[in-house]
Amino acid sequence: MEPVDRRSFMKSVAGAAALAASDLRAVQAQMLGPIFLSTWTQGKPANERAAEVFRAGGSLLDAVEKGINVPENDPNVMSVGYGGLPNEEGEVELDAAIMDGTRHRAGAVGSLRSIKNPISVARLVLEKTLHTTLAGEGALRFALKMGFKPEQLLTPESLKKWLDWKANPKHKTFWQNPTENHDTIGMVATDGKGHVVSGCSTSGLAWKIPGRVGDSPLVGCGVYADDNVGAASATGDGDLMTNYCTSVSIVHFMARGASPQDACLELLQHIAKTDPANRSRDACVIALNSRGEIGAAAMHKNYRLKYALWREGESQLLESVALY
Ligand code: SD4
Repeated sequence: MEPVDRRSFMKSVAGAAALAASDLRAVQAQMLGPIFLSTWTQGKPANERAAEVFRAGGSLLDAVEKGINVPENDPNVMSVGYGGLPNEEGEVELDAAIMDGTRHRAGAVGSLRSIKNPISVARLVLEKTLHTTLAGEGALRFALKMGFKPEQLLTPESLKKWLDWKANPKHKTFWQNPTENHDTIGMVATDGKGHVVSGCSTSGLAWKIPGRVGDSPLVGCGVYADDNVGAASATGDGDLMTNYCTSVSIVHFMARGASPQDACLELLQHIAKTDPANRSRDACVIALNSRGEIGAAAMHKNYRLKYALWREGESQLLESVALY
């Protein structure tokens, strides 16, 4: 038999009137292959590592966890893990969550100090406990019990940034004026066979008030995954987005029939409609469905999302649309 490429095969399959819709979906799923979709430039090496882990036989959860470990370990990514910018007292506090769309279960940690891989701690909350979220001191004690080694998460660069911020008499704080230093890694993935996972890891908003937990480790906000529909993740101003349960809302819009792209836009439109002042606030979202369609959108063009896509062996960095 002559080899056929995926697209022409899909076309001929789609054209076969005799094929029942359910059979077609099963064939499509088999042909899809894994997809990794992540936020920001740090998403590209993260996707590549995730794809490598998956291709070597790891599960989709392994892939997302190990992929997210890449920016967590990178001191130059100043919004995630080691080297992430600290809270207003100069302490790094990390948030992360991972959700399995098959079991409909997540593991999460909030305000975790001294451990540079919070996504791996979150994964163990999922696998080893009946809880979903551990925070603060308890999350640290759990991590130590699981064998993680405590370490200084400030780097000379992040310490200098914090000292500069402190020394500026006009510095902004979260008591009144939001500051602007943030990013994050959110990753959504499918194995191409209908299984989806969502993961997120961040040092949160720079100079945040100690103990502040953002959207990233909250199920339904920073992550959501349901094999029946798809997965979503978010990056931006978590204090805004938590109030809109961004990721679960997007997945629910997809469940009603919206494409991932339309679902991302619908969520941002809803946030903007509730309060027009939200149009200038930072909110970016990504999503995919189990058919392998993807979506990515930003609220406004001054904080436009760069997102990374790994599909069919190709790793790309793309720019999302912006609503305003
Ligand atoms: C937070 N949403 O802690 C995170 C930060 C972030 O792009 O994603 N920034 O609010």
